[in-house]
Amino acid sequence: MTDRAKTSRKIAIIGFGVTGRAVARVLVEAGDEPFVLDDNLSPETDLAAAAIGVTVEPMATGALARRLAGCDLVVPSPGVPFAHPIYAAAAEAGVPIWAEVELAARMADRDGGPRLVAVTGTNGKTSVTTLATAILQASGVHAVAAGNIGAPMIEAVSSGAEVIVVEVSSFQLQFTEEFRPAVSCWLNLAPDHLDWHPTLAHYAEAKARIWANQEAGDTAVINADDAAISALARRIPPGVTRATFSVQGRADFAVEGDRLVDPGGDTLITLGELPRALPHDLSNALAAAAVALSAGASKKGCRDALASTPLLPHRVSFVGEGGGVRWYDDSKATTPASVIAAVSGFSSVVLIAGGRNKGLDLGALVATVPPVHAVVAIGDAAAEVEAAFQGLVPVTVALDMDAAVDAAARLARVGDGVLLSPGCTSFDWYPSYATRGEHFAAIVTRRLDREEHQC
Ligand code: UMA
Repeated sequence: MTDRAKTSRKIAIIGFGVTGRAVARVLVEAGDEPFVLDDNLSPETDLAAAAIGVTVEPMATGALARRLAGCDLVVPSPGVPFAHPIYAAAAEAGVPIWAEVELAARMADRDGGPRLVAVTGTNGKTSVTTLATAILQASGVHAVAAGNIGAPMIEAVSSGAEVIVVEVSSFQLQFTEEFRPAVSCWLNLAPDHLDWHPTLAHYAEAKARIWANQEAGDTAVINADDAAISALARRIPPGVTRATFSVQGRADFAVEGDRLVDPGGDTLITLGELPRALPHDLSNALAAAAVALSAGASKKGCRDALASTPLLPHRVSFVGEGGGVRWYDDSKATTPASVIAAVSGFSSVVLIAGGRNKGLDLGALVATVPPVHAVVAIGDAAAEVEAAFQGLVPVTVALDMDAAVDAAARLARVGDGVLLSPGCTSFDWYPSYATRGEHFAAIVTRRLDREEHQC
């Protein structure tokens, strides 16, 4: 950054979605000179830019380095993939690249602002961020959740909160330099986002940046049940306090009989008091407790919030029951690892899987057999799903969600769970995983109502 940083900075914001707009608003307010480059402009983008007071331009690939010349900073939106020419152009123009969370963290530091808690992982990070925030709030701490959860961190910095619990994706961590959470949490590592990162090792490296600047006095919460995280934990800087959690064995935060316990063996909560107690629910609750207690929460706040915080939708969410078959919406599961985790709570399953593959090996889905005994393959990746289960269990290909529900109903036996747990994104058929899950649930509910009226 040049001396201009002390006055008005010329900053290129790449992408004008939720992140880009928040960054633009904050920088305009701070008296900087941001401008926006985006690959997909529309009349709506122009209107939004005018309302904020920034210009927005198409990304003219050939001239990018020239456009960035003289800039103080490039702030890419998380969804702009690592192979995008903007990064090479920024390097050519000699302009630093900071993720929005890096910019936000520096603003927080400068203002003597909130303590930073950061949660990452392939699966479960939104649930743990939500729970840890709820525990802190129930303990009387002014905490807000931000980041990948949908509320850009840069807007949370000026919220007056004592603690920001920021959900950070690998896309955001990739472009951090000094980002330093007082409490970090890395939940798990499984193949994901190989349409953004060139390799799995690159993805893991980006995630490991959550620890890169932690110092003595900070805490790293880690999952003792995840072999990859345990192996990587040697990268945690010396002096950083480690807090482990496990649902399978010994750890600082663990399961003992029907209780979740803290490092002293005291009860955090009994399993019966939790809204649900699937294996990944216990893991999330332990992680959230470890994070929140490390960030100043009380045990009472922990118990109150764990007992009363509702489960997030589209995560093994019960839709309804009919004819002895229970239907679940797990539309948030967009990786094979999350599908494997979801089915582990069931004894007999018809799985609806597929969508748009993020460059992942869907062959990993074979690990769901058993309890999966039949599969309905959907979306762009239907053939890959079919190939994964070939010769193992019957697979039916469905051309839309109505057909998928019909097929699953035919395949289901009394006592089964039917699970929409796609292992892929929704973008082939829907604008979001939430829309996909809502559509599935609406079709199932209609079907169950019809069946009830026929009885
Ligand atoms: N754009 C380009 N060129 C590209 C890609 C995108 O110009 O190559 C432009 C698009 O035209 C659009 C803008 O960039 O105008 C969109 O930016 P974005 O994709 O980063 O989306 P945002 O709306 O800024 O939302 C982002 C996160 N999105 C992604 O990481 C893909 C949101 O996470 C996050 O909630 C939000 O910032 C606030 O922090 C979503 C997500 O899917 C939920 N995250 C991934 C996940 O959870 O698996 C990591």
